[in-house]
Amino acid sequence: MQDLFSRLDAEKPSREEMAAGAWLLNRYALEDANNLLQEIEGISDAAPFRHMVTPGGFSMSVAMTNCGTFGWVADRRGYRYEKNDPVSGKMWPVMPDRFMTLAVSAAKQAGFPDFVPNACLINRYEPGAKMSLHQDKDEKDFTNPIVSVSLGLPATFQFGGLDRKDAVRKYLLNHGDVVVWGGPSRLFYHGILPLKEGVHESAGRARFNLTFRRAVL
Ligand code: MD3
Ligand code: FE
Repeated sequence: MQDLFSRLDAEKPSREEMAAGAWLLNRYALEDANNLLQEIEGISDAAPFRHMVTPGGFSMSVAMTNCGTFGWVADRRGYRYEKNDPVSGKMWPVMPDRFMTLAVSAAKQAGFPDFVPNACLINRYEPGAKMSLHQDKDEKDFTNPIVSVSLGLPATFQFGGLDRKDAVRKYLLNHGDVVVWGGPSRLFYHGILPLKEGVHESAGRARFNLTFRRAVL
């Protein structure tokens, strides 16, 4: 009986403070997940996933696109937010209501009642793709949190501190997990280890990650 209860407990939605201001909302987006994946398909029909090139001249292993008023872009000139997709010259697709509602309600759960994102970066990882340790510093106001939503294959997330050489902890981010990164953790170094081979029943051979940001005031 005890085993049964601890197993049921483990499946319940739960929240964990990973660091000051960083709240992991386990499976928070699970019920929404298939609809979110459908929205990603629609967005990527209008603004296809692409491998952006860093200022150093390397093509990123993660494929990216955006929705919302602003989209994050990388090219030989640097990293920044743009109103238009540089591939098409058109505005980024509108942020779906379902995305906005999820991001706002997750931020509220974590103590950020005023968060209204105006950018959503969509990352697509296929097996082998990774994101090296970095800080997110291209936004205007670091008092706004970032909300991330993981979909599809699980990934190992590395979470360090304010200094690149700070020790990192590892967390597995699963389908439906939402994390709100605010307070001191907003500027902590983080990354994703190379995605392991696998096939997810809803997302196929991929992991998608949505990051909701207040890019510009
Ligand atoms: C911690 N994305 O797009 S999401 C990114 O899974 C990015 O695709 C990863 O890092 C991904 O910039 C990680 C988790 C995440 C997102 C933003 C953060 C963690 C963060 C900002 C500050 C601290
Ligand atoms: Fe990041």
